Amino acid sequence: MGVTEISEYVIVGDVKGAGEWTRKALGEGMDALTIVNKGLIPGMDVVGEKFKNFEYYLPEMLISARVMKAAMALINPLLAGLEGVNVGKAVIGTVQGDIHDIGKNLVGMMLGGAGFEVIDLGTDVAADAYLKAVEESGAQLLCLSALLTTTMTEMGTVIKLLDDAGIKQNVKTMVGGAPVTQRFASEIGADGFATDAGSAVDEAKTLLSIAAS
Ligand code: B1M
Repeated sequence: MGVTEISEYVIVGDVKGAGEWTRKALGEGMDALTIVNKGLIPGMDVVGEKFKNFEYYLPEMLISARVMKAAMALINPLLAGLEGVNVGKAVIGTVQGDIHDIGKNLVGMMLGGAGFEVIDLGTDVAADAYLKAVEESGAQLLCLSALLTTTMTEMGTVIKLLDDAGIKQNVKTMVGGAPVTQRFASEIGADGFATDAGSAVDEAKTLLSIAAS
C-alpha cells in the first residue's frame, strides 16, 4: 500500500476508510511519521487549495479535519511512546480567535513523545490564559500556534504580556503555524520558531539546551 492513498481519504472526507487504511498500514509496519508527513498533511494541503479556489467550502474542510483527527488518534500512541524521560514542561495552545488545532496537536504529541510534560490549553486561547498557565505550572517552554494571518499577530500580544509581567526571561517562547515565518518570529521577540512538528522538537531542545537524542 502506498502512503499517498491516505491523502485521498483526507481529500474526499472518508473517515471510515482512513481509519481502516491507517490500522492496516501501521499493522504492516509503515512508519507513523511517514503517514503523517507524506500522507495526511499533503492531503490537507490539497483541501486547503480547494478551499482557496472555491471548490470546497467549510463543511468539506471540517470533514477532512475529522478524517485527519481519526487517523491521528491511531497514530498518537505510537508518537507518544517515542522516548519517555521528562525533560521539562511545555504549555501549548492556539492563539485567540483561531480554532485550528490539528498542527498544534501534532506539535504537542511530538513534544510529549520527546519527553516533555505538555499542558495543552486548546484553541482560541486568550493571552492572559497563557500567562496564568506559565506562572502556575512553572513551564520552561511556551508554544504558540496560529493558522490565520489575522490571528498570528496575537502571538506578539502574548509575548508582550509575558514581558510586561516580568516573566519573559523565565520561559522560552516558540511560535509556528502555516503563516508564521522566522522573520515574523524575530519581529515579535519569540525565542524560537519551527516550520513543522519534527523541527519544533529540535527547536525546543535547542532552546532549553537539551542534548539531541
Ligand atoms: Co481553515 N484556513 N479556516 N479550517 N484551514 C486554512 C488555514 C487556510 C490556509 C485555507 C485556505 O484558504 N487555503 C485559510 C487561512 C488563510 C490565511 O489566513 N492566510 C483558512 C481559513 C480562511 C479559515 C476560516 C477563516 C474559513 C471561514 O470561516 N471562512 C476559518 C477560521 C476559523 C477560526 O479559526 N476562527 C477556518 C476554519 C477551518 C476548519 C474549522 C473548517 C478546519 C480546522 C479544523 C481543526 O483544526 N480542528 C480548517 C482546516 C482543516 C484548514 C486547512 C485545510 C488545514 C489545516 C491543517 O490542519 N493542516 C488549512 C489549509 C492548509 O493549511 N493547507 C486552512 C494540517 C496541519 C498538520 O498543518 O496546522 O499547518 P498545520 O501545522 C503544521 C505546521 O504549521 C506546524 O507544524 C504542524 C505539523 O507539521 N505548526 C507549528 C503548527 N503550529 C505550530 C507551532 C509551533 C511549531 C510548528 O511551535 C509552537
